[in-house]
Amino acid sequence: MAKRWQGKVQFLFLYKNEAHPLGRGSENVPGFMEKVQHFDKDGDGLISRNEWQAPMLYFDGCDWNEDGFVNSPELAAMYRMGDFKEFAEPNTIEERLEAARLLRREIPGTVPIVVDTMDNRTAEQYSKLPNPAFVIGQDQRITHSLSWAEIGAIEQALREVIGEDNAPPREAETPPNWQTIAATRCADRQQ
Ligand SMILES: [Ca+2]
Ligand SMILES: [Ca+2]
Repeated sequence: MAKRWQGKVQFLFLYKNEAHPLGRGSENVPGFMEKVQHFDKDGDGLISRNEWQAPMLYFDGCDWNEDGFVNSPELAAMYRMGDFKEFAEPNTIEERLEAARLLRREIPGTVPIVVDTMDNRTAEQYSKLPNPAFVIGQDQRITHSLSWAEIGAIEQALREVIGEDNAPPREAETPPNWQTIAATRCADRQQ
């Protein structure tokens, strides 16, 4: 997304406290997600509300882009919550800086990562939510305040600010692929 919008928008990640230190609250997620991929009864690669066989509260938690389906990137993201089991909350600014460097190594890219002070002073002035996103106009004022940094909502907000005529082409939808996700998980376990 950042590549498509290059030259039109400047993206910035603000790294604050960890959302899931030591995998808190995520112990059962990977096991649950193993079951979830078998919910796709019609085999179209998407899990609809009708196909969901668990409390709907969990469906809403998985359907990050709120399109009414759980797709493979959403499932993959949920799987990864279990990866934080070994990751403790940084206690000092040095530890937090090192965690941000680790983030950059694991998720390479060119979007700058800025690190908040240990009291999360900057983040808290914008929002107390765990993963919000903000679009700031050229006049330095916030145009869109999003409660969750979801890619579709950010894309839509940017299009509203910049105008459809100036916006880059939309990204082609990649078809979901459960087999790739399953293979990735197997490779992770074997490492
Ligand atoms: Ca389906
Ligand atoms: Ca979805």
